[in-house]
Amino acid sequence: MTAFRRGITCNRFIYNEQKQFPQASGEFSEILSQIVLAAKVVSREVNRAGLADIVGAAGATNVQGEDVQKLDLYANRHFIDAMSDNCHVSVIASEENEDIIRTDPERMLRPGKYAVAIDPLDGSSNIDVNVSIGTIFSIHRRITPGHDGGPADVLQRGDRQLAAGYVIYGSSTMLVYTVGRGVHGFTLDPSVGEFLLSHPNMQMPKQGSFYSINEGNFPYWAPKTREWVVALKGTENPAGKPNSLRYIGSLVADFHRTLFKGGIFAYPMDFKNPDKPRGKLRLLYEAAPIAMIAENAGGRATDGQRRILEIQPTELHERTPLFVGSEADVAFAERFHRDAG
Ligand code: FDP
Repeated sequence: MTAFRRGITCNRFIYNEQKQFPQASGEFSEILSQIVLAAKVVSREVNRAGLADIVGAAGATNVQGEDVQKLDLYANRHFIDAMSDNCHVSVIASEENEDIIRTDPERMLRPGKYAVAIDPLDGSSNIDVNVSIGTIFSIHRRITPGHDGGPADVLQRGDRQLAAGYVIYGSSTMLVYTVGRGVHGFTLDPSVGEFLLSHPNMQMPKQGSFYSINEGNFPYWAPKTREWVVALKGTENPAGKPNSLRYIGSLVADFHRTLFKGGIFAYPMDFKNPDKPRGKLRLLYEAAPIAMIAENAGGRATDGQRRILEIQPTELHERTPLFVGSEADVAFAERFHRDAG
C-alpha cells in the first residue's frame, strides 16, 4: 500500500493518485476537485448558519415529503453548479430533486462520461440545533450512449461506483472518500482554506461495542430486529457485554463515528405503515456510497439479507434498510435478519 504524506492537500492527493494511472485523462480527478471546492463553500455556510440567519425551514417540502431548510437548498445548488460547471458530468441525481438533472449538453464539447448521485445536506433535521450534518456523494461511469445521459446512468449497482465519499460538517469539517484504493480522510484547515490529508488508509475496527439506531422505532420493527437489539443489550453478542448506544440521527455523523470506533449503525425496515414496510435511507445517495466506504475500510454493509453494493436500484429515490459497520457486528445483525424474509 502506498505511503501517504500527511498534510498534503486533497487536490494534490487526487492528482498524485491520478498519476498512478498513466492512461487517465484527468476528467475524473476534476470532478473530485469540484466536489472538494463545493464542500469548502458549503462548510463555510454551515459554520455561518447561526449568524447569517439562513437557518430554518424554507417553507417547501422535498420529494420525500420532508421540510426543506434553507441550507439544504444552498448546498443543493452549490453541488449541482459544481457538477454542471464540470463538463465531464452528464447526469446528476440529488435527494432534493425529483428527477435527474441533465447538465447542459450544449456547453459540452463531448458527452460527459460520468454520473453523480448526491445527498447535498444529509441529517437536515439537525441543522438548526448545531449538530453535525453532512454531504454524501457517489460517482458512476455513464452507461447510456449518445450526448445526453439518462436515469440508467445513476441507477447502477453500488459495486459499479467509481468513487464514494462524504463530508462531515462537525467540530471540524472532514472529507472522507474512496476510489476503491483505501479510504482517506482530509480535514479542512480554515486558516488556509484547504482540506489536508489527516487520516490516510482508514480502517474500521473488526468489531466494536457501540450500536447506533433510532430505538424509538422499536414497536414498529419486525420481531427479528427486536430480538437482535435485545441481544445487543445482553451478553450473547460479539462484544460479550451490553453494547453502548450512540445515536445522533444524522447518517454521516453516525457512520463517521462507527468508522472510527467500530460497532454498527442501522436503520432497519419498519412497519410504521403496515401495508408498506420499508427502510428509510436512500439506496443511491446514502446507503450505496456509505457501503462502498465501509467495505473499503474493512467493514460491511447489508440490508439484512443482501450486500448493499449488489442491490440493483430501480428508482431514483429508492429506500433500503441498512446495517453498516464492523465486520463482526454486521454479521451478527445478519444472523437475525437473513431468514426473516
Ligand atoms: P434527516 O431525516 O434528518 O435528513 O435520511 C435522512 C436522515 O436524516 C439520516 O441522516 C439519519 O440517519 C436519519 O434520517 C434519521 O432518521 P430518524 O430521525 O428517523 O432517526
